[in-house]
Amino acid sequence: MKTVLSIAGLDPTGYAGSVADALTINAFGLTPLTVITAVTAQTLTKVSKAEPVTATLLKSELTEAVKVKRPSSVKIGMLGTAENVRVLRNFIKKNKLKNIILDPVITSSSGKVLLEKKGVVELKRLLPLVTVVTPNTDEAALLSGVKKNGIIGAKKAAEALFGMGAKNVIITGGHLKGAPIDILFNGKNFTEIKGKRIKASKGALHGTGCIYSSALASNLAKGKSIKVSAVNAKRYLEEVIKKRKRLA
Ligand code: PXL
Repeated sequence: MKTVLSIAGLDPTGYAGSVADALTINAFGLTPLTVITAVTAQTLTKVSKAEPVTATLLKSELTEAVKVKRPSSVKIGMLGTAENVRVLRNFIKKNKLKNIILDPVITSSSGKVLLEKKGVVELKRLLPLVTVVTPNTDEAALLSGVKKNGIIGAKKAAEALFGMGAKNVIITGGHLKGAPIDILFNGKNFTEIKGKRIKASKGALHGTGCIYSSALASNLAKGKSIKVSAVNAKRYLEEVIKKRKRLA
């Protein structure tokens, strides 16, 4: 069975972070490896504490995890510190890991810092190693420096992030007004992936970026194209949100 490596923080609710990643990877019939970058304390709507692991621990976790099985894809979420981003970049290079999906987690929806400020520049330096970066419109604006302006702004930000080294960019459209349209840019063409707006509470939407990027990584691990993976990930996420609504 193929393996997907999740590198993410632990959210004990399981709605976001490494637990959500593992559940998603498992739902696609693949085996998760979960390297933990931080431990958080939170409810579905508020992160009260987020403590990153040390860079030396992260390096050991990565080293041992890939001895178990070489991953077919890698999903990167919360990293916490600039030093952790540097360790990860060196590790990916040294081990020639492929199919790298970066969900650039910087702050939680409730405003908690999940990557220290000086880590943002390191995250930008990670882009040349990345197969697909999956920012929402806020993260895309922050990383690219292109002002948020609906779909037009998202397309400009996608071009800028491609220029910064990411081989493919998917700006997720959940934060857009109106229909949630994801914008995929491969350096040549834009593809708009339309979705349905599912009315849901803030809590039910917690961790949707984590689930989306894990679903994308799972599809890429199975050998699907980026476009097909992006469509499958969006459909999977819609089903998860519907299921959560029924539970709430
Ligand atoms: O959804 C972003 C995110 C990612 N990873 C962890 C989180 C959160 C948001 O709270 O806690 C561990």
